[in-house]
Amino acid sequence: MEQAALSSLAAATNSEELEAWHQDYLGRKGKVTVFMRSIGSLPAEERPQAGQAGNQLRLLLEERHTARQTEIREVELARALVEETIDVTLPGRRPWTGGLHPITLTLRRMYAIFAEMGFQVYRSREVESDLYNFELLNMPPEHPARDMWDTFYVSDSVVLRTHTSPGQMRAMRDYCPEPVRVIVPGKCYRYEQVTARSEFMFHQVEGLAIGTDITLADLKGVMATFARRMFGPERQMRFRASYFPFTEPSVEVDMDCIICGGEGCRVCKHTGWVEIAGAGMVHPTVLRNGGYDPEQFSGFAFGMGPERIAMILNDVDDIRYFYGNDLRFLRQFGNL
Ligand code: 2U9
Repeated sequence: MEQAALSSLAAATNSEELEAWHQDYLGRKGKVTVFMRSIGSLPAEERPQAGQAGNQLRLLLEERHTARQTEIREVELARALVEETIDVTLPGRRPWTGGLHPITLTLRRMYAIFAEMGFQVYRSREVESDLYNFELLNMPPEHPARDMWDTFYVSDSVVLRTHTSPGQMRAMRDYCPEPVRVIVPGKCYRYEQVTARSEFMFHQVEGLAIGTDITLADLKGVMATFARRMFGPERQMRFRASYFPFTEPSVEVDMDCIICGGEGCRVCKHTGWVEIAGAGMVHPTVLRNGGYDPEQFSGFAFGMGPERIAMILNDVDDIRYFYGNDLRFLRQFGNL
């Protein structure tokens, strides 16, 4: 039994096998225990010798078991240290901590480009009087832009601004008779159906420059410089005649499509051109309403939609993504 026990002990290579071996020989129903219990049924003269041999065997096996256990624990510990190593020098996985909204990022880029050209940011109220939102901008009471379907009325003569233009009128009255070079960014509101192309809340960045020698050529230079800084130095510009109540002449500003470079694609609706702004020379009536003598002063103004700029830049085909608060969309921009 001693030889069999020692050779099977040597064959045990892990804690489970060792435990099974212990049960098999030294456990309650183990071979040594069973032998010790059987001593009582031996003839009386054989019992002392059998008991001594049994006790010696048990002590020997316990001692060898302890020694083997120490060996196995050392091997198992060494293996665990190798297999379960954690490299604490690996870079961790950064948790999402929020980000800037794509429109905020677009606005900031626009501010930086216009700042280089000398335009200050002028901030103005979102709740406006009818006087500033319409009347002073050459839109008399019957003008179609005042249609109730387009405007959120707070009261008979107070509205949520439908454009940032009343801000330019306030800037003119603030600075008059000094020259002006401002952009007015901010939220605007229109009472209309929400679609892929229009939201009831959106942003505008409108600009205004007033001075004694300002011409349409200055406007063209500012628009081309903006487009090339925002969309790339290769951009080509096109100006089409248009109409706005507050500018004369008025133009719409197109640039060649950044996706196809003029070949024709989905973004430019196969025209090769995308509209990025409306603009014009400030109407004499509007100049006068701002306090400037149109005989002495002239100015240009422009208006842009940062949502539209962001859609062209990022190939987004539905304005509603910007205000749907779907993190799968928002996480693609401006990670902090
Ligand atoms: C004052 C004088 C002149 C601002 C202008 C536009 C043309 C224009 C919109 C186009 C679509 C903005 O992106 S949009 O929503 N704007 O087309 N805005 S000229 O002219 C002004 C404004 C104020 C005192």
